[in-house]
Amino acid sequence: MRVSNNENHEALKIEGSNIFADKQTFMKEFVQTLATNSSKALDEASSIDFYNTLGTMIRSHVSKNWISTNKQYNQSGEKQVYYFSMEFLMGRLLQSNMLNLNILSVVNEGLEELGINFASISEEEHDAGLGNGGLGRLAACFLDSIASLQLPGHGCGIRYKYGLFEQKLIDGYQVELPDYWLKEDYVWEVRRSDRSVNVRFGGYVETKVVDGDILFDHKNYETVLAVPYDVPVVGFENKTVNTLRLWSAEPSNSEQDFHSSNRENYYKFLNYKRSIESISEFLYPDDSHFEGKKLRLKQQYFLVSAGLQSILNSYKRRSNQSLQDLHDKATFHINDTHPALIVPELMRILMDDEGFGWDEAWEITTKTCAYTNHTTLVEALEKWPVSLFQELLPRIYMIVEEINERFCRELWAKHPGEYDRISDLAIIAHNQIRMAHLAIVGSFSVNGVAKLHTEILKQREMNNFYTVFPEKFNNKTNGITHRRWLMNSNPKLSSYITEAIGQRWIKQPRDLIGLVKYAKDAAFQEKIAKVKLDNKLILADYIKNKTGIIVDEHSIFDVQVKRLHAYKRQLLNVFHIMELYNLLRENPNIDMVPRTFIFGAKAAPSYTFAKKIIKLINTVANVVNNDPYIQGKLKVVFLENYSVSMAEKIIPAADVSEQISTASKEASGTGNMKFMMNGALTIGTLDGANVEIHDMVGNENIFIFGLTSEQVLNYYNYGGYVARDIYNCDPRVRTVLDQLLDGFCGNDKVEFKDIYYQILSNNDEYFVLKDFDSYVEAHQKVDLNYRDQKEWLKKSIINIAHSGKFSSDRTISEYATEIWGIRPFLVE
Ligand code: T68
Repeated sequence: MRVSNNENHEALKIEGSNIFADKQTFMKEFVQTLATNSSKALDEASSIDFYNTLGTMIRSHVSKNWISTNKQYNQSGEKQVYYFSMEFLMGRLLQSNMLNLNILSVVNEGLEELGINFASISEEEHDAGLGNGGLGRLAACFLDSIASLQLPGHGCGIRYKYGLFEQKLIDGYQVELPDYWLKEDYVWEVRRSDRSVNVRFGGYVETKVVDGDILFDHKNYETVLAVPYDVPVVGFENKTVNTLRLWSAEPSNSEQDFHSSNRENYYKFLNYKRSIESISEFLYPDDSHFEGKKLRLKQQYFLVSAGLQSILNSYKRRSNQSLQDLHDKATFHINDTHPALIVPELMRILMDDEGFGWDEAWEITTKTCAYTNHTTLVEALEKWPVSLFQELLPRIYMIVEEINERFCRELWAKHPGEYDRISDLAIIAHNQIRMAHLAIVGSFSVNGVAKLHTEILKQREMNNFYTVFPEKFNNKTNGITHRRWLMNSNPKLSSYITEAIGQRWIKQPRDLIGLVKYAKDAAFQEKIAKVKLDNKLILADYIKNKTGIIVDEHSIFDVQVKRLHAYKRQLLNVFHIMELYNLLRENPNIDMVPRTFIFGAKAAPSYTFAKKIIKLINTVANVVNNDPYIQGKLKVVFLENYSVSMAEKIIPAADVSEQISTASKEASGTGNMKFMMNGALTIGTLDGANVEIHDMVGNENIFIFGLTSEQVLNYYNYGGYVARDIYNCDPRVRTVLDQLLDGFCGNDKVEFKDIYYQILSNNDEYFVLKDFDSYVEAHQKVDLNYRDQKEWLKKSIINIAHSGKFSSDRTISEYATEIWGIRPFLVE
């Protein structure tokens, strides 16, 4: 079933100014731009030509406000935030820019009259997949909220030539292909070679004393040219256009410097060029896992050094103020420890280039940097070997060493003789540099990303730091932009909401609470039911096109889409599916609402265990989907190459949202919020932001199961869990596990033995078996509840109504006032 796009966007039509006076103006400009850009007439052009035309038009309209935003920030001397992140998972920008510019309906009408389908143009845009998952997508949502709240804040990242790999499934196995997203010109970026800076690697440092001052002379280094590409970040219904600046690495020497007449030198040049360009070549595909690769450290320093230099250059260009007051003018936000080298790099610039003494430089630095922690997983902690670090960044190493010395000396003064405490807190220990320690010591603020996560940081993982710096620690529960994740991805739902409660929720998402009144309203429920069904039909169509699998739109769409990771427990979900299948094989007439389980997940290429789980899901899918005996009561779909744009199609169609991580492991989760906002009910553990979702909607509107984080952490600390006991006592569990070995799935018998042994021989690190029973029970409740559609719809509406808290506008307002100290700035 297809819904006319125009009908959809009509719903989002909002009063206000417009860059196209009317449909005719738009159409005229469109045809002209198409001709200028591609030298084609309308009937010769392809979808990609249309996409480029529209993109170019929008960017050129945006550029006026972009220029004035920058100008006015500079002239006013307003404080600005720079969000440093190794990842910005932007997805597509065409539709979200159009929404923010309030031109969706005029453009749609115009295109329709020209006989062009907007949806198919939109599909031409390649996702900007410059991130792995939650952390990168959070950065993208934040940029949207910063601009929409008219806050002066910018993103600073890397322009990877290859984004997160493209996932293909071959015989149920994940295969990775390069994501060459820049194959076509990227319409949203502008190369700014005039703002290029040099970044230095390697070499050695000579220390000299001149007139009593110690000078550090960095010699024999290699220079990399950092070239920025700027992407405009358009605010919603305002004139703010902030900047996402992405850095690309280029050789600073030309071929001439290698005397190109000499053949050998020519090859030397090519090698040199390739090694430099490798710095911004690809995104590391590991999420929540540290891999101590030299190239990754190079990327981190490249981002930080280029970003800081360019910010400080422009700061100096525009004001005669001293860098002494930098913290009044800027905050550098460190998104996880990946850009933590901001701390020593800022120290270096302040001391070596600007002539500040240590104490002054340290005061400026620690008043200017703020850090967010996104995980407590030990395997994600960044620890660089001293030797690698020192060789690559000799001057930066000296500074880190000095920061560590001084910090340890202070600790010693406060806690004389407490060697253990001091070595626990030290930045350098056991020949490793601990980036989280560097970030905490060098920042004025340290925040977690959900209440529970921040408590775990304070009381457990970072308790030693919390004791030293209690004032630095604070919570900022994550959020998602409701503009992309509700208005754009679910326009029908948005318009029904507006019909019911007016349009104030768009600017004040907390107003969604007004929907509580409609939770039991039969007419409103009917609309919500209709939107969900429509969305399910669209998704069913998509699934059929992509996989050939036919799913029943009246079945429960039960969705788990997120990175594949043992702690996220896709395995628990699969075990439940296997158990359901076993029941149906025993009795195909059991009374159950048909279910469609939908998965989307990428595994890090080197994460063998995660890849096995993908194979298992696909193996189970193959058996279940092709067994006529179970009468289509169960379907399992794995959608390959999960991405932001795919999420936008899946989430609006979900009935059930699987948020089933082992309690204490998921710092926040943000998918949970997207589903809730689209009316799905959560089945989840009391982990991350699920806890706050539960607090908001109340016990009867969410399906909570499993161990609490307290219980999990106690098992980790004191033992007492024996997975094999459950295997021995629970026949359902035993059957499912044995099926992994006995080729139930028609697979060869060793295929899944690693999963079997991880659970039984490694004592089930993530408590899959321990939580199995209560998970099954929660699913039975889901099944029962779904039968009563009135009750279900009521719960669904209650969820939407309480989702306003999880708009990233709320999160960003908190960052702005409680951490960054910035306020809205009205661009004229
Ligand atoms: C996620 N972290 C958290 N890390 O897991 C999630 N890691 O709970 C939270 O909601 C989200 O951050 C936003 O706060 C990540 O996504 C990574 O992607 C990552 C990437 C590289 C290295 C380590």
